[in-house]
Amino acid sequence: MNNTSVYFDPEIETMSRNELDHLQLDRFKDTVARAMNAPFYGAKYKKLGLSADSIRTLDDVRKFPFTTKADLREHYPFGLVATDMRKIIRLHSSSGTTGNPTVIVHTKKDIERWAHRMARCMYMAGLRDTDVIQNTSGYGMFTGGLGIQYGAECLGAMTIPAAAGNSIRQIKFIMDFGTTALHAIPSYALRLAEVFAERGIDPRTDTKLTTLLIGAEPHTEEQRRKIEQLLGVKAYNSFGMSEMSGPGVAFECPEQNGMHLWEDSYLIEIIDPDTLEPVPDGEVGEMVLTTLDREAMPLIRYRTRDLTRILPGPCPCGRTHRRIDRIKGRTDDMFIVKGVNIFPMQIEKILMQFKELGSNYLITVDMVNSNEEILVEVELGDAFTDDYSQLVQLSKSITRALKDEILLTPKVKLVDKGALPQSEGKAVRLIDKRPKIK
Ligand code: DLL
Repeated sequence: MNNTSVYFDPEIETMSRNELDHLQLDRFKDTVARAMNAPFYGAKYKKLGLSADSIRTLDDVRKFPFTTKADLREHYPFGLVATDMRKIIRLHSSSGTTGNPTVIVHTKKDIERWAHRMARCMYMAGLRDTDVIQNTSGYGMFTGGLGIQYGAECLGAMTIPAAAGNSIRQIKFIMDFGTTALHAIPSYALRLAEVFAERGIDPRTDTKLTTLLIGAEPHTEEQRRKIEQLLGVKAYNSFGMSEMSGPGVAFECPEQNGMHLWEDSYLIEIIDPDTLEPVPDGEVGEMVLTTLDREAMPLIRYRTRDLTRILPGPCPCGRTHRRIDRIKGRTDDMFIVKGVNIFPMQIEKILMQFKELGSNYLITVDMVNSNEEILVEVELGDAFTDDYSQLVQLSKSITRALKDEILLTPKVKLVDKGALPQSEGKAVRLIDKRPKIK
């Protein structure tokens, strides 16, 4: 590897707009042709009279219908697979759904391209094959584990698959192995800073940490600066989602002003979530993405539900791929706590299984001493006892059932019938007290 070059893929990263448009057009046509092999797209497009021949310019993307998470779940698990199943070598699925999870499968080439794109991101953040990269993401279905691992290996760095949790062990690894870069979700980076402090270690002077890759959950600019200051690192925002393979979709350059979305791999649209019409660059809307180089499971016009905007104008770093602003929220009711995606419906489904409970509940998410907490308040049913030990038992059972469903342990508070606010119209099920993202 040429460690001195500014870019990992100079030709691709600094391609002129015109060349990028041509590349995207060619790849979009290929993608549609390939997608026709998947039962879901094949049947749908034939019915609508659509094919690769319907595409003359990039604007023709708008002729194609959107793909949604509901489509993935309805055609679970393999209805959107466009290749021979023998070519599939990996399956990932996402958290945060009731019923069927969303499944994404990959060919060998898909994994290689993903790793390469991830290495490009890391290189952009200044990491080289001389770095020691420690990954604190869970290894398993969550793409932050293997996605980062393969990317760091593709870069040639020594990679420590520390996986999630056990902060004392994480710190020992950082000290003993000379970790220079850490991958963490922002809430965990804050937690780690606390554990450093509790143990009297100053990460700014007592470790070799210089770089932090943070993503997978919303965070404010203030949170980023706080993390940087506490750990003595430069923190780069990283956007990705399992449906788009995982991390490595968009990533910050040293300017730390928006994330370059890799347009050789993804076609981006920003739409008004109500009218579904495109909004001009610079305006916030829902991001819609089309994969441009995925073999096993191309996705066309996938509604991410993430709210962001395209930052107009060129970036001083010289990369020509357009930048998106930090994610500002969602157009659905999914919320993310400690990197875990949760829908209120998942919680409701569990609560409704307890016949002792009424139907009114309220979820509150808050930041308590740098720690995100979920409080679930739920009203008791008409006939339920006020026997204290029975209530404690019930509360424990609910907590356990919720943990099995959402993978995190919420605080559960049982309240009397009528104690929670009754909303007029659409029930308010979630109050998020965490800092708002500007
Ligand atoms: O979170 C993939 C990932 C892993 C990204 C590691 C970055 C680092 P999912 O679990 O499918 O995939 O969750 C995807 O998380 O639609 C956003 O709502 C949110 N999200 C991801 N990155 C960011 C970010 C991974 N940098 C969902 N800022 C997405 C804010 C983010 N939200």
